[in-house]
Amino acid sequence: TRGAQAADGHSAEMPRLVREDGRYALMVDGAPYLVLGAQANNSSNWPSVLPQVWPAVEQVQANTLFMPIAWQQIEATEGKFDFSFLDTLLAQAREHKKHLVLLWFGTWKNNGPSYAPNWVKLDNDRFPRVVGSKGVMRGSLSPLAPATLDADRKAFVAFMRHLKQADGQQHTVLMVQVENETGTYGAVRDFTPMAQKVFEGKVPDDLVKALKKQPGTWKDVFGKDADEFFHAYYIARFVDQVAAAGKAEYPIPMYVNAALRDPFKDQDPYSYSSGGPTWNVLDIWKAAAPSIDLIGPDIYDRGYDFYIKTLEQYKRPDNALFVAETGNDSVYARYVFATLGHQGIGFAPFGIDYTRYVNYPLGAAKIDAEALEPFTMNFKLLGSMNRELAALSLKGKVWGASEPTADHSNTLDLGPYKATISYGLPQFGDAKPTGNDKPCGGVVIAEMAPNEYLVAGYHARVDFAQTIKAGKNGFMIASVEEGHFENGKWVFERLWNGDQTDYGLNFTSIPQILKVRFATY
Ligand code: N0T
Repeated sequence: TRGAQAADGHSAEMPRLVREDGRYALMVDGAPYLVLGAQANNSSNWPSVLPQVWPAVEQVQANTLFMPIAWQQIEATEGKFDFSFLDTLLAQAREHKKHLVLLWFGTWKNNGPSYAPNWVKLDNDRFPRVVGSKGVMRGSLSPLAPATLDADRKAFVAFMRHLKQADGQQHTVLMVQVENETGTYGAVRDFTPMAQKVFEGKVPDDLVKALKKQPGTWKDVFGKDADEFFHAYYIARFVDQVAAAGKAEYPIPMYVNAALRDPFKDQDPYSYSSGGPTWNVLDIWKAAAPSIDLIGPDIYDRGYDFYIKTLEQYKRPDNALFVAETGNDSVYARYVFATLGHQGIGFAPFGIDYTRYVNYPLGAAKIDAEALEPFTMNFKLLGSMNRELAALSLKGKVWGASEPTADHSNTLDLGPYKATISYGLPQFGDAKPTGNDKPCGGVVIAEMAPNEYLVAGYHARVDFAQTIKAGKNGFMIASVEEGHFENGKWVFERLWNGDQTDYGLNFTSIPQILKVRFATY
């Protein structure tokens, strides 16, 4: 049942993350919700820029805007807070009927404190930086400095206190990201004498217990990984203390995002953001940061295997899958389907505004309405059954596939049925799939009742087979309804039959939702 709706459509009920049998949903207005997000560029967090942000968010049909709230912006002078941008943003989000995810750019913004106020980032004595093993000082601040934790935490607490007062009734804001892509580039950990002393001590008991290890020093317990694991633990502890203090003011879901490590290889920590929540240290982060609700990957690799492997690594019984950032180039768009297939609760392309900044080669070389179209199509389709999909996903009844690049088909195991998804086929006749010109196909399937499935997608053909023999003569598709949802109710439009079903269910560039019923005879 949905909570009471406030006048602006948002609810009096607090957003929260729920877990059932190792699956997750973000509850918004009291019911499961998919975050179909759009993240603005880094420096778009100013009132003067918002007119270039909203048209892109509307264009892409996102339901949630992800926007930085920078420490330098709220506390330029120590102890004096200014939340005028946040207030402007909240008012405009409500006018646009969009939700918000706010990103706390504090001690870490892609490794460094660039978004911290000058009184922080220019005072190395009070807020010491990481020094690498060869004595070179890095941009990154040390997670072991109590003064840094104190200052960041104070600012974050002020932010959450203000948010409670400004949004505690309407809940325009769904989640808060604590820091951004933590970790350190160019050093595996801090080697200052202060940090070295801690490193030579024992691994804290709580971590030893959580990882079921024997007590000892970092080197004893973790061997060659000791440096990175140490850094990860103390960054996670720092972030956890910031988040916990913020939640004491306003207990909204909080998450962290990860700059990734090669999902297949033991990449050298000097070549990525060491200590951030990469796949190899997720257990450490989970143990050290219990106030963080989830860890989301930032996926900026177009490769199919890379993408799918990363989804697998961040979907865990103890971690809700949430693609916190992904590239805004067209080939990334289809991965929303695989994200749903991995029980994802959200997906947010990065760099969605019309400021003319593009992060190519990570994302698209140009951003305009045409470039955004692949995301728009998907968000339109998925947005029209948002609540239905999110609720079925929590029950483990959603599957999804994205177009691969080496093969031109893939399969989904629905239990009693198997769906084969093929890409690049004509709509009539049998042929060998050749893939779409650019990979753009994707399908989502959801089980509404036994033998009854929702099927939707783009640029793909879906064929079904029985996995368990049932019925005297076999099974058939009894009916294919095309329709849509209105206030949670299925509205019938027409039946698909004949050419429209003889060679599978063929999805084009039109948003279509089918309800397929199987029967035996
Ligand atoms: C992201 C974004 C923004 C190919 C990059 C990705 C955002 C941050 N960082 O535009 O800066 O705030 O979270 C780093 C990806 C590095 C991948 C390099 C391998």
